[in-house]
Amino acid sequence: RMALDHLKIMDVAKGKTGLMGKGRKDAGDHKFWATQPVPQLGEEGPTDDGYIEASKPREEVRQDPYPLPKDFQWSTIDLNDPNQLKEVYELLSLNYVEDHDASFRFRYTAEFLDWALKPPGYHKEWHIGVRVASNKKLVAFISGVPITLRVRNKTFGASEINYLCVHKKLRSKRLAPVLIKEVTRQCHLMGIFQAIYTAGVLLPTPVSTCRYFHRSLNVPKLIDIKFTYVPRNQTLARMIRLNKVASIPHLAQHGLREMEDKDIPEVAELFGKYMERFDMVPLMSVDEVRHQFLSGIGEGERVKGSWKGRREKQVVWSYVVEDPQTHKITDFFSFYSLPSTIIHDPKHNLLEAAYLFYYATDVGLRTAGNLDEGEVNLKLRLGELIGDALIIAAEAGFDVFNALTLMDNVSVLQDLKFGGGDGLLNFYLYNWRTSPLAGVTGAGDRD
Ligand code: MYA
Repeated sequence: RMALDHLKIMDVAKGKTGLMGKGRKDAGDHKFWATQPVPQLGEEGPTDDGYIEASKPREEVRQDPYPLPKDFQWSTIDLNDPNQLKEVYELLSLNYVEDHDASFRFRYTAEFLDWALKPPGYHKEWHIGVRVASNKKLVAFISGVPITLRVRNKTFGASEINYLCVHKKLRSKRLAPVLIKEVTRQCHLMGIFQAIYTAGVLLPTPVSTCRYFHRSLNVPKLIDIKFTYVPRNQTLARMIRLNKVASIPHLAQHGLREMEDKDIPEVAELFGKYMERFDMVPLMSVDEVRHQFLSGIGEGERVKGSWKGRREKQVVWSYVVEDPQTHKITDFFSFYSLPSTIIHDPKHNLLEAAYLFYYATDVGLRTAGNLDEGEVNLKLRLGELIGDALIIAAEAGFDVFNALTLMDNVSVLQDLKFGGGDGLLNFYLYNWRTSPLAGVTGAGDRD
């Protein structure tokens, strides 16, 4: 079981990557990855968890940047400078991850990047750009943010690597390995020797693989843009009817409201307890919890206690259930906004997608694996919570709601009318050995 919600690291728009087709290489064919401290494809699983390569003292870490091809130069990106943030946004919005037939491309907003790349304790040295020396144009990027990870029973500091991007005109020139080595060096300089990252592509060697599921909210638009289609034995009208969600969240009368700053200590505790169920999880301090759920909520006040509406530039939506009698926070859930550019469409240019983020509940909290009473109650409660997330997202104008087969998602996806996509997301650990974690990749497969 795994709970590291990929965070903002969803790499497969619409989920089509051709993972097992083109692009798949045989073990031994990875000239770069074969040199790195990662388990190699086909290697036997470890008997014990731990590092692959020992940590080094700072003075033994390479002190100067890796050489770049001539005409290019390194550039530490200052994301607090709106112009530099915009440069990263523009690089990614034209060159970042696309689905297999180039119909959709992730369009992380500047606000999203600002939120994802500046958690408490971030290092600006881990926001690494490559510029053309002559005109200073930003043409490549890679980033890391600090994270505390627990994998099974071991906890360690790591970096979460994301937003690796090379301009389309500079592809296949082996720039990516240089970026990866440079971010690794910058992590080593800060005393960090482990990392986590996700990718749609298959590399040596996933610790887990999850499948994307999609819940249609705006059926006519999703059909227009060919995100989904009307099956032969269906009609558009019936599809619209089937996917209609209620207009008011079920828990609205039972203490559901937007998360507020005063909730953070209780949310942090609930989150920590809930995550004990899983084998790979981020551990978050109270400040990190505040950052993940309450920064990036955009501008402008909303009516207090209301679940409706959308702030300007809102990235993350976070809700709690406060028990009306005891005033304790019993549950929370969150999702974030990650639009994609619709590449060739005469009518629509943006797919508004919401992605399920973290949640927790104290209902049926237990680690037992069987569907015993606690698990049944838990499943019912998660159905209510995630069901309400769908209603809120629909009301806020999202076209589709996406979720991965991690945490306890699989137990509710089918009942909530999510459909399995063809996209997979591989999770990787750098310089850490552990046997594979049960990802749930089969459509409709139960864990
Ligand atoms: S995943 C998102 C990646 N970004 C995109 O898909 C955006 C669109 N694509 C591009 O911008 C380029 O195609 C990229 C590759 C930049 C992806 N992760 O320069 P090349 C290997 C790792 O000639 P290009 C994310 O952001 C490839 O197997 N390696 O290729 C997480 C080959 O090596 P080998 C990848 O196409 C990133 C080599 O690169 C990936 O011009 C985590 C070819 O280089 C990939 N997604 O550029 C990074 N794609 O020959 C690892 C290709 O061995 C972090 N490659 O097969 C590791 C931990 C570091 C920190 C450690 C701290 C201690």
